[in-house]
Amino acid sequence: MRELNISIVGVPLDYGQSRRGVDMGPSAIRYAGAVERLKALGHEVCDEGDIQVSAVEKKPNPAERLKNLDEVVEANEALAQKVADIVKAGRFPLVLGGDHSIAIGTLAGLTQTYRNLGVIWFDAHADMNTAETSPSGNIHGMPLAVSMGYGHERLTTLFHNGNFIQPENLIIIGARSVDPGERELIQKLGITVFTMHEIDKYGMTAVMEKTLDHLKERAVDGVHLSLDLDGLDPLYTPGVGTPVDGGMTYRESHLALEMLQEAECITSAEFVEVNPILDEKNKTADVAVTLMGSLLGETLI
Ligand code: B3U
Ligand code: MN
Ligand code: MN
Repeated sequence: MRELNISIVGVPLDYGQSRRGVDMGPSAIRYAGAVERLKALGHEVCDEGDIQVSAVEKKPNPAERLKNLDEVVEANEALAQKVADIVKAGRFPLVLGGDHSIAIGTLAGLTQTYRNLGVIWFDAHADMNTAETSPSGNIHGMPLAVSMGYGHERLTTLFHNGNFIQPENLIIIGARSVDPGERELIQKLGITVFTMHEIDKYGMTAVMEKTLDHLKERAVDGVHLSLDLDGLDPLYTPGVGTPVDGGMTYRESHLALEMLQEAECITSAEFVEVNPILDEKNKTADVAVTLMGSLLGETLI
């Protein structure tokens, strides 16, 4: 097993969507024992604390298509800088959300160093809306589009850099709620998506083998795992803002991450959308921590 120098960064941001509570995700994940679990696996772990998020009361402004744009930009600028510094120090960034808009900052920071980054995106959603296509105006539904250069200029130019994710280097797994505008962009860019249909049909083993083969062919220089806890079925992760039935099981998701561990390809990760207010006894944060274990070296025997 690889022994890593892991830097944990919490991002208590809930401005990328409309429900309160996901700002408490980093605390819930720490409380579920993230640091202890990773140390027990032999990693050196430094918890670098949380990114400062301005605590203003949300002011709905119907004239703005994107909700809380200023706050989302500000937090993501700070996160991008932090992630870039962690990578430059030769450490493994492990980012705790917070809503999924934080992937904008994580990816902006990573692409300073990784110029041909692979991205594996576990999610019920495609997160590929733009201001024009979004049904909600919620920025957590947009980070993948932004990270490929599509979307509001203040988001696509954040921390820039000017390096975007190549559409060919992205793989979405677990999708089952995709908006019409997202479908169009997926088709236009030729994104690889393994929806729940492919997981049902071929099984998670085959899906992960295809994912790993694809990234190898692309000769990526790093692989980021962005895991939205709503990718799993709400039976296992009820504490998320936008649950969608028919998701990955506990075992399927663990198998997927165990296969990533065996392949030793992941160079950074983030776990997002844990909302303790909507959760049942911190169950979703507990699952996030067991998934981190599978990704970073835990074996059953
Ligand atoms: N696609 C919808 C819903 C959504 C996206 N991400 C989450 N929900 N978690 C939207 O608002 O963009
Ligand atoms: Mn998401
Ligand atoms: Mn989602």
